[in-house]
Amino acid sequence: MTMDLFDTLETGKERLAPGAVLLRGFAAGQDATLQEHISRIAGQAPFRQMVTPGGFRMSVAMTSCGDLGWITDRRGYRYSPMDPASGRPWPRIPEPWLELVAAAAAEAGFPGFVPDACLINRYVPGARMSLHQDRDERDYNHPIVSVSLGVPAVFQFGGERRKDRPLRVRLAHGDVVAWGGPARLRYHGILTVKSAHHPFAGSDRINLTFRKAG
Ligand code: MD3
Ligand code: FE
Repeated sequence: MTMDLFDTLETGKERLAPGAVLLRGFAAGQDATLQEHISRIAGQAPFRQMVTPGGFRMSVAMTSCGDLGWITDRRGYRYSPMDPASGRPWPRIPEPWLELVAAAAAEAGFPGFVPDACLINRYVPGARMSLHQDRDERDYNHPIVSVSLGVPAVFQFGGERRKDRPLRVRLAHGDVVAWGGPARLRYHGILTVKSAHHPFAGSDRINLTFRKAG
């Protein structure tokens, strides 16, 4: 048996591409801590639909926790230490989330990952995220770790150029993916989320992305 097949069968670890490792269901069993902290963070820094520099309102609602939060407005995309909606610092990244993410990153081959930003995306049915690169972080040598929660979505995983034809990967509740090395600057997006129900968040899909931004 090949090591890749062994990993897939025994640990749910699947290499999507060089640098991109899918850990199916890695966050399953953490629903309580994830729900509790998401609702507390959203109480302090509410989800909002931000405007892109081009003037379009995003269909995805976002908030952040950590030393830095990702924001966009007419002036551009950037990380900020303050929530512009309140003028106050973002809530902290919950300790159990840091442990979960460090364990996932290590399992995926990125030991010692310590994020300073967690972007929380909320998709209602009909919301989508078009193909883009994540380029607002200071150092692309750090991976990004994503946690998918609630209703499933189809993830598009493209190449280093926008025109490269994307693969499609279904991301379901509890799936964790680490994106580093040669995968770090690949284009990616989320197709329109369909109406469905999941006990975690009703008809919503929630995605957490952990980054070392500063
Ligand atoms: C591949 N979020 O917030 S997570 C984003 O599901 C974002 O909400 C999507 O893209 C979501 O920027 C996708 C998966 C992901 C995140 C970052 C990546 C894939 C990535 C960075 C580089 C390559
Ligand atoms: Fe992204």
